[in-house]
Amino acid sequence: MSKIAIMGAMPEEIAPLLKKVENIKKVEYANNAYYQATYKGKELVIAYSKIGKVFSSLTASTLIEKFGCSTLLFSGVAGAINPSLHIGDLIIADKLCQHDLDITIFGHPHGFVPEGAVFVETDIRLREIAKVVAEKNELTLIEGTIATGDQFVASNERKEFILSTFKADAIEMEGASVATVCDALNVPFFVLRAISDTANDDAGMDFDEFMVGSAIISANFILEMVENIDQ
Ligand code: 4EZ
Repeated sequence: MSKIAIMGAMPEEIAPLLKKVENIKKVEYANNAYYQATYKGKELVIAYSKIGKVFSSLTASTLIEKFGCSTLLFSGVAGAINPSLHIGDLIIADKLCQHDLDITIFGHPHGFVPEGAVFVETDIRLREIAKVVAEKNELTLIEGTIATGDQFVASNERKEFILSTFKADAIEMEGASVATVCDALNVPFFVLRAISDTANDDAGMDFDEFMVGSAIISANFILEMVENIDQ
């Protein structure tokens, strides 16, 4: 049976998963803990990568190449850009980009490097499963663009740049790098985030107050999706 990877960036993003799964076996590799586990008959490997694009790329690659995962789900929190997203709301990415990737001085668009692409799309079947879970639980699920960068965004000016440049709905620090790894290795992937803040001047305080609650909302949703994924 193939394994499903579930990753987050911070311990708080995977703790709610580890509370609910069974037969946990912890394995350490490359300065990172990986938790092999089962949930309702499905085989999982769960890990938090640490924050940012570099650590998340390493963890995604390891989940695929070392642990043999053939589907990857990301669960966590994000800052909202789309004003219709409020704290605790869920967003799934249909595509992701790197808002801090910039070789525009050479005439390239923001987020682009030669032989890459500005946007990487997520797996459509996994998105469909998410929509079924949302409907069943009468939850609103926004589907949109997630912009990733190695910055915790807490300014209206940076938000406005990311909105006008990429039409992004939410921002975080790992999604697009994980997407790039999975796309290159042909592994279907999916990104779900619950809003912890609105990336404005108050983002730091809001994040501290709401991240644990929003991380739980995202993790519970992901586990319900796992039940509906054919392995
Ligand atoms: C990164 N994650 C935040 C990590 C913050 C503090 C010790 C999500 C996130 C985010 N990323 C929530 N709100 C954000 C924001 N406003 N900008 C960037 O994935 C670590």
